[in-house]
Amino acid sequence: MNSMYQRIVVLTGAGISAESGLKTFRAEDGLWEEHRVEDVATPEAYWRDPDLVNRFYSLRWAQLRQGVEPNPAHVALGALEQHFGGELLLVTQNIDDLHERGGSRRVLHMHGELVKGRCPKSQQTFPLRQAFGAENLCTCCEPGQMLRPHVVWFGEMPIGLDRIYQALERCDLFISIGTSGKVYPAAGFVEQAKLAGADTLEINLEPSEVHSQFRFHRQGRAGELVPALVE
Ligand code: BJW
Repeated sequence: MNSMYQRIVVLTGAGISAESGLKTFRAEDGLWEEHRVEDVATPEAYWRDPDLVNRFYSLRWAQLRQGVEPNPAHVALGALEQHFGGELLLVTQNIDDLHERGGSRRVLHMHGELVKGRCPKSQQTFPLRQAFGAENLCTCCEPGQMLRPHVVWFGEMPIGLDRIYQALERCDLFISIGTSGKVYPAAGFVEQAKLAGADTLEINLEPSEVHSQFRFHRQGRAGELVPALVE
């Protein structure tokens, strides 16, 4: 990585975990196959049919625990954090824990974490020891409430935005990896970084929705391009 940069913000999306075997959202065989993600990834959909949504997240939770491993892109970002002398903030839209397992320590999960459940009353989070469902209750309320997935759905406020915007205001390089640029506010981060005068780089299998906003582009698989970049 070119040492002219001192403050880097990296944004990742589902595409970085695709080579680990996790489906992306908007591919033809994507997550929520029979549904438009915008229709089901909402609090309203959850309260309409909590069992359906709990089943969906329980399956993804089980998959994460059984044989899904970080790929070379996750590992390269972990190594970058360890060896880079400046400030690095890794913001991920992903709810998997592959960045942490790939060696990254400072990870901001702006759309939540699959390994946690959240009390719908107190908003307290709990590490998840079993799949979602009626038997997974909080210990902060009496009676215990069924934990909801600790994820951010459409219409809900993403996590850590103040910290993200502060980092974007100061960054000199913004890198976006494996995201379609269809979901805001993440899709707008490139614009914020440009306002700060940062260089901007998109790494994606195909041009994203906000492709034209980036100064530099690398088109291809994250598992090949990210390790080559941080070498
Ligand atoms: C590879 C690869 C390989 C494949 N290598 N690449 C109009 C304008 C602006 C905003 C809005 C608007 N109307 C509504 C909104 C707001 C709304 C929104 O953005 N809607 C859009 C549909 C327009 N956003 C929200 O509601 C958000 N909250 C919000 O805005 O709060 C208010 C607020 C106001 C002001 C400031 C700030 C906030 C919340 C959004 C929550 C999104 N939640 C989900 C589900 C999370 C839980 C879960 O995982 O189940 O997050 S939806 C889903 O989309 C998930 C993802 O994190 C997110 C992004 O998807 P991602 O990662 O980009 O995946 P894909 O599948 O789309 O793309 C993968 C890419 O990888 C592709 O391009 C492939 O080519 C590529 N790829 N293999 C490299 N090997």
